Amino acid sequence: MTLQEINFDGIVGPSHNYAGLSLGNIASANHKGNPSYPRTAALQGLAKMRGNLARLGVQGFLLPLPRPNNLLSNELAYDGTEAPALRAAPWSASSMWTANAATVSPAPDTADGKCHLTPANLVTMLHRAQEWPDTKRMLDIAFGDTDHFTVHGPVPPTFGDEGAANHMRLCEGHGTAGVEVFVYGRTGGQFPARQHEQASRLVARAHGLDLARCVFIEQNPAAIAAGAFHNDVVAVANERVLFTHAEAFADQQGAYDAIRMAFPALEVVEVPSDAVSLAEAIRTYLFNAQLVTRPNGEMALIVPEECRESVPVWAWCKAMLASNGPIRDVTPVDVRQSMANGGGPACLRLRVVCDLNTVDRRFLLSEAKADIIESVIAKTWPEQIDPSDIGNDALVAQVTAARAALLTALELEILH
Ligand code: SUG
Repeated sequence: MTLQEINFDGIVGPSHNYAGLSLGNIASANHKGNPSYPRTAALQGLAKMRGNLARLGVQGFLLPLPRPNNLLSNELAYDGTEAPALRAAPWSASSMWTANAATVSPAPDTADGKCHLTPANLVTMLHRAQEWPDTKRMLDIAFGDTDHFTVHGPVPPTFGDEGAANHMRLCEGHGTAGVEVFVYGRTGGQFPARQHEQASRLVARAHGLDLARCVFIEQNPAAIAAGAFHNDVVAVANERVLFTHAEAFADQQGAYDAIRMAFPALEVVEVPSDAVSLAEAIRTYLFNAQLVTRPNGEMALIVPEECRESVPVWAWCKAMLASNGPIRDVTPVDVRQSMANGGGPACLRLRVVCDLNTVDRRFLLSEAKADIIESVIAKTWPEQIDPSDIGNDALVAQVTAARAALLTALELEILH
């Protein structure tokens, strides 16, 4: 068994649109009603995948879920007269943000030595709460090798769970036992706190984690109020490194102390507020970066292009590189279509540490497969969707056929 980290990116679905559905997600609110460009969006995501395949030697993907979701339309008694937000919910392509697909505990962390996955119930937002049954169906196939994986059901809907976006793992190397950090929010602020503490604790128990190697910490309410609806908007971890904004946690020093108690080798790379304000961090998504270990052992940060365009963020990145810290490279990627709905490079991927040979190969990318996916997207994905198109029959036919073409090309018709 050779355990390694594999990033499973969500392919951006053909119904990608800007309906402003996520309260507390500033980018989503700011772009509400704009035309969207699903083809460009999906190609931007694919280019990111290709870059990481070249950089890391391995890349996985997950498929867009069926949209519009007729099941949800029926539940909402869809009759064409409902409020725009209700009309748009069954159309959301939000499953592209696979950091919210599930929480993953790799085999070295669990009591039975299997990799455990719990699909996130995403109950706080209607358009996201519809994802988990289809997500689970896909995870059951991709990680169907039950000698090595257990895919659980979601936690009960009383407790909101947003998956890996509120979960970090610290370890000496991906294949060794780690300390899992669960970050939850408390309700009561202006915006919803989507991750409930009990959901995090339930996932940890279900996965058979050693509670001495789990840390539960609270998100800074001020960060949620400023638009950090998920913790991965203000912090990301990889191996020994925690890369975080100074205002990410309710008790910043207490959070470092608690993590260090469980994981003494912790290295914190903290960005102070006077270098990059919380607002600028959230606007540019500096922390919604992929912090990855390259095959040569060096760490690289894959950030959104928006970071390069920000004077304070780029200055901080340059200073960080000059300081000879653990992060040796910063690479910007263009995922602007996703960013406009509040999803950066890290939102678009689910990290799974496992042996490559235990994954269903249909979910693994190669250059040849990327060519196939690209040609289906270029031929079938709508070029543009205007908000007034949502619900129209021609668009239903186009997005349904586009997804079907992709499933056929990838021999995954089983997901129809
Ligand atoms: O849940 N946006 C997503 C963005 C998810 C980002 N993921 C992570 N941070 N891991 C959300 O708010 C916007 C959809 C719309 O407005 O149509 C949306 O769902």
